[in-house]
Amino acid sequence: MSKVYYNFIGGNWLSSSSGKTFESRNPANPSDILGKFQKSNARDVQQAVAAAQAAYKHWSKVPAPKRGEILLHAAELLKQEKQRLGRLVTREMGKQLKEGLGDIQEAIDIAEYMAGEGRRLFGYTTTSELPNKFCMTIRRPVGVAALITPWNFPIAIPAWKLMPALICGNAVVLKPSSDTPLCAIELVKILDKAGVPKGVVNLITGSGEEVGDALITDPRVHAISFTGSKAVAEHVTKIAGIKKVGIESGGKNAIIIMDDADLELAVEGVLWGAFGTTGQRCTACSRVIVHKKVQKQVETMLLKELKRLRIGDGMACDVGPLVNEKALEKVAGYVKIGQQEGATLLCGGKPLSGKGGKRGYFFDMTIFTNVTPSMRIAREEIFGPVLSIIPVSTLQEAIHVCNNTEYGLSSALYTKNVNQAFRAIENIEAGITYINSSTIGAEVHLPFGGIKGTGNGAREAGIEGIHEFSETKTAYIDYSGKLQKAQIDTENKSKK
Ligand code: UN1
Repeated sequence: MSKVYYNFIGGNWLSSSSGKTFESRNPANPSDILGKFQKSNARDVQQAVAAAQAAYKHWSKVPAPKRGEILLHAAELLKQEKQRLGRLVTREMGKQLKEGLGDIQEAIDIAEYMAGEGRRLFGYTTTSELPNKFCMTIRRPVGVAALITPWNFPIAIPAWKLMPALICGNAVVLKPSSDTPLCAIELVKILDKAGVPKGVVNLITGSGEEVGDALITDPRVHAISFTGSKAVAEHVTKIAGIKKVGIESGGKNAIIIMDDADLELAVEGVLWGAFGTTGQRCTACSRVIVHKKVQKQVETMLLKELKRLRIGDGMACDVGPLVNEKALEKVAGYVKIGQQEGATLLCGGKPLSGKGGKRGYFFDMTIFTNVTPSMRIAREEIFGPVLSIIPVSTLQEAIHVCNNTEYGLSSALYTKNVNQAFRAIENIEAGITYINSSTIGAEVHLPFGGIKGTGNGAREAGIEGIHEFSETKTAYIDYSGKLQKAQIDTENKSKK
């Protein structure tokens, strides 16, 4: 009998009024069931939003440094629980254990960073056009925020959203992915234990259609932060209307390798970017845009180094399974598309499930070469272990090819030429560009997000994470003792 888990509303663990549950399973071994979770509905959402709204009144008045103390306590608890939670991440979504632990570390980092923000939350002061008048901005919470999170960073991404939302004084309703509800529940338990008051953090599990839509359209919810696919991001934006919406959707990230690059370094970066997290990062490298002069060499090196990576249960191997059967089918579908489009399959291309006793959703590491920029495998997000190699002759051409996608999240260039590096930073259409490093590995004190189809201008983490979860309030303090009219009194004076 698998354990039943509940929604967290107003500080209580409650079952859904639907009376229904769904299961979360280990993608490396789908017969391993992590538990049963509430299949919630719009009524549950209403209850959670009401709890958040009530708790907001008090929480928004708690001094931000005090809120920071609670986040710091949560960071300490996460440190104590890092091993257990890292293993849970691996068991629930499949990534290798080192990365599972990295997921927890990222949550610790953002909790500590945002705790510190409690003593900043800077606005600014400036001059006035009138005498005896003072002008400044301050940051105010938005109110109740809905956080809708994906499964690929099942603790880190909820933490990226929760920590800034909380330090700014918002109350939240978190709706985690139905592939990783237990990770989210464990994170919420830690926040509860750390001293977040009842009702400030609420968690509801269930589908996007029922829970997500009800949350987004609830008039008491004023901010939405969503990470997920572009198709769903568009839906979220459409139904959210004029609410404050932060979107982080897909990527089609490329690594450019120039002919002067340190090839060993570049190949290591490509393998880490393409097959780390089994290619299931928004920042994953899914294209290598390589100078023709070194193409063959890079391909040979990639094939050789690839052999070091073991596919299997993330507890013991380097490359884990895909998250579920649908993902496996999607990846297999793209491999077929690549073959039909005429790309050359260098390795992989097949699901491994059922082979060698593998029961999970495993797919072989796949590399296509001689891919042309117009092929679908070169433009569309696959979200799996499929890499496309595209040969080019110049940096200019490489950047042009790199930009030939609707997305713009991460990117990388390997070169020893500093002029080329700066040109790439300026001209690559992406929110993030790495020089001589892979496309993955963003740090929490820098803004994270992308341009074009990847987002709507919002950035997560870093100081911009604070902007996502707060409003700017402008304050004018007139200490002249008389009515001074902006634009008008200034005009008269200059005429005199
Ligand atoms: C994501 O892929 O959705 O930079 C987030 C990285 C991680 C975060 C990725 N720190 O790859």
